[in-house]
Amino acid sequence: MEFENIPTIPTADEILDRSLRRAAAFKREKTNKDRANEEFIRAIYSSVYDKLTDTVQKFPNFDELPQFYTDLVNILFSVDKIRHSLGALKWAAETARTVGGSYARSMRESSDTNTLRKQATARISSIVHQVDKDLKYLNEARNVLRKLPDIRRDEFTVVVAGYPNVGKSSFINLVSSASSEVAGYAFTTKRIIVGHHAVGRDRIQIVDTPGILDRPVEDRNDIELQAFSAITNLADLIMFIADASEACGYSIESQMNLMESLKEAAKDVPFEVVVNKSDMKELSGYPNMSTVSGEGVDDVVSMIREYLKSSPKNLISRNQKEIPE
Ligand SMILES: Nc1nc2c(ncn2[C@@H]2O[C@H](COP(=O)(O)OP(=O)(O)OP(=O)(O)O)[C@@H](O)[C@H]2O)c(=O)[nH]1
Ligand SMILES: [Mg+2]
Repeated sequence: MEFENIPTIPTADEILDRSLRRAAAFKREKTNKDRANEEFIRAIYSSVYDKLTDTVQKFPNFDELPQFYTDLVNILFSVDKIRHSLGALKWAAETARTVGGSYARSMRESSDTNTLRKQATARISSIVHQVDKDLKYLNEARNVLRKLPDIRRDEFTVVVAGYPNVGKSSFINLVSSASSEVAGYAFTTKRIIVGHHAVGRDRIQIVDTPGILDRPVEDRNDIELQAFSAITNLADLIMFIADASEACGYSIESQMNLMESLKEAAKDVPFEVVVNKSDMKELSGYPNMSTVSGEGVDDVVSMIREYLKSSPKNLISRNQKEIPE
């Protein structure tokens, strides 16, 4: 995924240290003092320019990003602020080059190139320091963005949703390549996790989400909002897991309220309710399963596979005959 390729973003001091070291090496190569000073400045601004423009280019183009990623970035950071900081870096790159270039040119007619060299170095340093906060913000964003799940838009995607602690991660670990943390308390899963389930040459993408409580969108925390974004943007099938035993700590009534509001929010997406922890309590009218005893799990998987069969995404992957691991 594009985010994985964003390299660590240096601070202003790191950019300047590196540029000064490179420039000093150039300067040593020249025997003529005035030429050496000019080369020194040209080396600094070129190095600053290259590093800043390279950083901007390594960021993905947010205009081309699928909605899901834009939503996620906006939950965690802000696409506008990232754009603004990238703009600031472009400004600093151009300004350092223009200012440095004009000092280098004026050295040719000057008798005191040492003073000009010092002035130019100070100006470039001040320009780079002006975007230090942008560099730091972008690096924070980069550290989080590179850990976002790699979700393929061309694969049939089942998003597993429900209240916290109902067994969503237990189900995904059982039927897919994912290994999502399972624990007997709420909000164990804190981010979107992707697993794959092979069906012959096809592959189903199964997305584990953090548990969502039945409460208004404006009261939801970042973890829940991530889940909501994944559910509404990604799913070809929503599998809502409920826990009739209420061992999860929430009443079945609250769980079914959440189920109704999710169904409403993702109107056009096929929706299935599955009741987990059947080893403790079953609920009639729904498929029941237990990820502990394994009872009913195969039937749920067969149901998911039936959806894949009638999905247009299934046909695409069949035709391509290219299912990456
Ligand atoms: N008895 C029983 N316990 C189960 C079953 N499935 C999961 N559990 C237990 O329920 C607890 C929660 O399981 P998780 O898979 O972490 O639940 P989750 O829905 O992913 O929880 P969050 O990530 O917090 O939203 C764990 O203690 C599991 O061992 C089941 O079929 N029967
Ligand atoms: Mg979980």
